[in-house]
Amino acid sequence: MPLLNILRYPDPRLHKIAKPVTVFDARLKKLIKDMADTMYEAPGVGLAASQVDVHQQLVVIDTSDAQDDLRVFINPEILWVSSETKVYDEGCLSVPGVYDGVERPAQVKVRALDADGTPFEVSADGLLAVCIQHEIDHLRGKVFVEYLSPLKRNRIRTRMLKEERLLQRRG
Ligand code: GNR
Ligand code: NI
Repeated sequence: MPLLNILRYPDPRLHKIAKPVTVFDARLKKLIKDMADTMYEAPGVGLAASQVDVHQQLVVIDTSDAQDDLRVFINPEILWVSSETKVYDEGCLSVPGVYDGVERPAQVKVRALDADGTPFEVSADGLLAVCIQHEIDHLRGKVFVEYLSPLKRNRIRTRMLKEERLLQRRG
């Protein structure tokens, strides 16, 4: 299976707004499979289509230890968030090596479509709640470092650009 290329911050394409999925066909299933393979290989617990330069509202998530519980969220909408919040040390496949605390609602209720276009709702807490919110942010063009202070974000940007130049030189 061809692994998809993951865009790295501060690539401006990470800030594009994803459009709703309207066609549920074999091509969509193939994209879901390729995204899941890419997420497991990375490895990561989630991947938004925006991160692989596909600007459609599609997310894959697997927060299980055994990597055997793939969840697909298409056109996801947050229906409810708890007033209780939690700080979680987040990371992102588009910002490798960077982990920092982000405060978000501790529980969420989400409505989405599955790979066949069938609607479902899920209530989540813990890592799944964090991950759902992190991935929906990606679809809206937002990367978790945007919750950090401008100072931290600028340091991350500089470090990432430096790494990018190194990677470019090595081919
Ligand atoms: O693999 C990932 N781990 C993670 C850890 C804490 C909070 C969020 C995440 S999502 C991330 C994968 C990713 O970048 N998804 O967009
Ligand atoms: Ni991410």
